[in-house]
Amino acid sequence: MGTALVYHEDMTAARLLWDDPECEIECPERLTTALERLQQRGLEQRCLRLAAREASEAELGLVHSPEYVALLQGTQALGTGELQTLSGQYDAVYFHPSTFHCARLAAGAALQLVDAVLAGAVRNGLALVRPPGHHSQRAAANGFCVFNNVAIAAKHAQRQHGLHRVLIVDWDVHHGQGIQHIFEDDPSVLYFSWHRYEHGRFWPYLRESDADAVGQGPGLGFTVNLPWNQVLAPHHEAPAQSPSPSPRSPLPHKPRASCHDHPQSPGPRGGDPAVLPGRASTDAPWPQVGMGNADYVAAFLHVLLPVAFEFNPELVLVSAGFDSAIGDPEGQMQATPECFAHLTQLLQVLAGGRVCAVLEGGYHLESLSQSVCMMVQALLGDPAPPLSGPMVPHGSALESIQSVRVAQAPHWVSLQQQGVAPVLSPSPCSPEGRPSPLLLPGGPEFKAAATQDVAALSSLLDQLRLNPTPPVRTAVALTAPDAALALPSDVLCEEGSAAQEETQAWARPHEALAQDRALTALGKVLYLLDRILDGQVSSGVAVTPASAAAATLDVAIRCGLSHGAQRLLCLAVGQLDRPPDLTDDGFQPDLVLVALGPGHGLRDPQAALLAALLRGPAGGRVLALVDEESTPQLAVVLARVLHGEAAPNLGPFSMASPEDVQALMQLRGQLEPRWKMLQVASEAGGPGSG
Ligand code: X5A
Ligand code: ZN
Repeated sequence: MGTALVYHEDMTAARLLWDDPECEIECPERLTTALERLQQRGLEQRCLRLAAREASEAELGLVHSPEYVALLQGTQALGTGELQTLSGQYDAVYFHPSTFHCARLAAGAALQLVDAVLAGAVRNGLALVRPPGHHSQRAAANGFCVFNNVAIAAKHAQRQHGLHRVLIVDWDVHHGQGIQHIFEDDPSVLYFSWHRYEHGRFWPYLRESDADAVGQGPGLGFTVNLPWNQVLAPHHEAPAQSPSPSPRSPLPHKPRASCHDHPQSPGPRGGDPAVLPGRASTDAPWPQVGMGNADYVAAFLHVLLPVAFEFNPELVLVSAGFDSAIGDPEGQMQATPECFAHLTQLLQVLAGGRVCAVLEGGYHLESLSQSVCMMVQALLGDPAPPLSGPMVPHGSALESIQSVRVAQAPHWVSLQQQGVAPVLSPSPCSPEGRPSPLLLPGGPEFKAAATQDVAALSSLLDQLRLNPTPPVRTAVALTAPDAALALPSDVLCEEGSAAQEETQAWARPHEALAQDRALTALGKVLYLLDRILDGQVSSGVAVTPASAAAATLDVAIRCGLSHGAQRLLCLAVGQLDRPPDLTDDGFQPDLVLVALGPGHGLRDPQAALLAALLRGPAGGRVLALVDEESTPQLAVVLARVLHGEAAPNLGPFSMASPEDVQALMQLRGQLEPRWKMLQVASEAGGPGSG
């Protein structure tokens, strides 16, 4: 099942006819540039193209008053002066004679997308539209928005398709107060929005955008607001002279996270200078500002996903504004375009992968276009390029995350369960992103461009444009022959095996690998591993005999590290001895090994979720080892998910046992000082962090 791209050229017709610095950024080129990039990358051609239709009056009436729709209809005949006068009655809005037509197409495009997904014609899709919608209200245009495209689509999904639970994820940098108001007392629509807030000093300056606005009446807990408060540097000093380019400089100059106050602290690699990255000499010498990749991913992991799994949506609508990306004049944020591939990938673990994205804001044409490409790539099932840069959330982001979790905890058990591990004293931070031969796109320019520096930004975006992710065809090699029948046709069924001498050499130290059967399986594992590290295939699945599971994993780890992986994330479930030389290393790995050993006890949907989540950290390079006593279906399920298909829905939320919660809390407590992405509270001491 594919990905729909809904568009209509007519939506480029509306444009600003007079001088208005606030509104001029919402221009037709937003759509044309994004579409051009999609075509240049061959992404548009891989989608099911749908021409947008106009929403009917009745459909607009799902959200808007008849009088408001009639007023808009009347604007088609107005002259420029009259349009300007009418526009002045709203906040940050301009009308054009074609606005009514465009806005009906924008709403219609969202409806068509929902229809295509819910009819099963496609798995997911994106509607490229303007005007945007999330600020518009029942009887008012606002913030460039005329009709509330996503709100209309949500109501339509309920009325026409009988859905009971719709999740709206609004990652635009502005608060979609229009959507919030429409659904604030409605428990059937969960609205999540993060937004630049600055304690109320950022547009639209509303008290109800704060974290303590959680919905009303039966809708209590179904509005989730995550305000970003510290977006601009407290004091914006002029940049000092360029720091000297020192490849041995162990840690960045950015005074953002407390761990940077301890440049001597060894990283998780034990401070070995050979594995610490050389910092790019172009690193910003002034305080880094704006939320970035780490903040966005942390928000998803610690706020959105726990709540969303508990809500168990049947459909995910995304208010996909890209003014939250680097370079955008409105947002001033730092998240790079690849981040949106990761966010999209994370959303696809919900609702059986039924994700409908509708464009909202996004005003830096190149950043917008790249981010749109990344999202479409992820919707198509391609692996996401690894995120670079330090995965350390800002202190202010952690404060925000903490305050939403506190505000929402009364309404969501999953937030109560996770609790807040005690925050320990300052400690070494997770490894810097570093260039790796395996990672593309990557390299020092990437981190350099994580500043608002214009030259660095355009170099980052050029790099993405000129060196897109190599077309590694996602392929899965499978060693269980009988399961092959159930695989998608473009999944590779690998018959190959590593050379016998090589296999024997790796097996020698392990008694468990002496048997022929174990040796044969190992040969296939080693072959798959090499193909993954060579970039010939993206991921692989192999079945291992129960008695050899632990030894095979041990060899796979050693072999992976000796054949080019610098960092390896290993996830072992079931009865598997932990190899002795394995440290807790692993963020930003370039290979993921997941071993489901004897007695792993995972059901297919759980294993699928695990595999889907593990596609993120290493650019999709995952090798899964599955115990032979698992259901034959399990290997197929893993292969499908690693190939880019959606993980099956987990089903209704069930609480973890108290023992499991206890064990998790304890582990988090141990790991949190070292792995900053686990933090859910600011070290400075937010509410409840003591
Ligand atoms: C959809 C969107 C922003 C309006 C900003 C007004 N609207 N200053 O991004
Ligand atoms: Zn916006």
